[in-house]
Amino acid sequence: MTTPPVGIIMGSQSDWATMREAATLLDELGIAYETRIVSAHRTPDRLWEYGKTAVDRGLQVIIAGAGGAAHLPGMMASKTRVPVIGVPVQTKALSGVDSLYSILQMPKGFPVATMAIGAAGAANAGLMAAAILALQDAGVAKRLDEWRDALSASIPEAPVDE
Ligand code: RP5
Repeated sequence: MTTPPVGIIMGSQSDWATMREAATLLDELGIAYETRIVSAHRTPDRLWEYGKTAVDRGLQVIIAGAGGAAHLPGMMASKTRVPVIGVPVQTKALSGVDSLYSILQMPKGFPVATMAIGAAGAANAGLMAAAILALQDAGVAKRLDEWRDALSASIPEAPVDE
């Protein structure tokens, strides 16, 4: 089976409601992806195997979402040089600020490109993955430019009373 260019991984089934936003964007842009539950603490061996084989399998970008003590994106970045885009999933206890800081504050050496908390961050992760792929793929570049133009065109010039 051919490996798609993008891997969307998440710490739990409960993250999918958020991470689906990244998948939706990739669908809109015609970019293939795979989805996996890979938990840093519940399935550490799965995390290790996914990271160890990412380059050889041909993955070009990994989008990793997790909540709470969200070490999945950073651990994945330590295991592969495939660029990792981190999505902090919103939590009940601390509203996702815990997730954000866990993902954002990587010490020097193993960066994670960290998005905003929650659904907007997941959608932007899809767009960021597309922008990375667009550097080498003219088709993706064209579709991403069109997507961006359509968004700009949808914004009214002036506000209206609602
Ligand atoms: C993290 O713990 C996951 O990324 C998820 O955001 C959070 C809660 O997981 P569940 O208890 O809902 O499975 O590992």
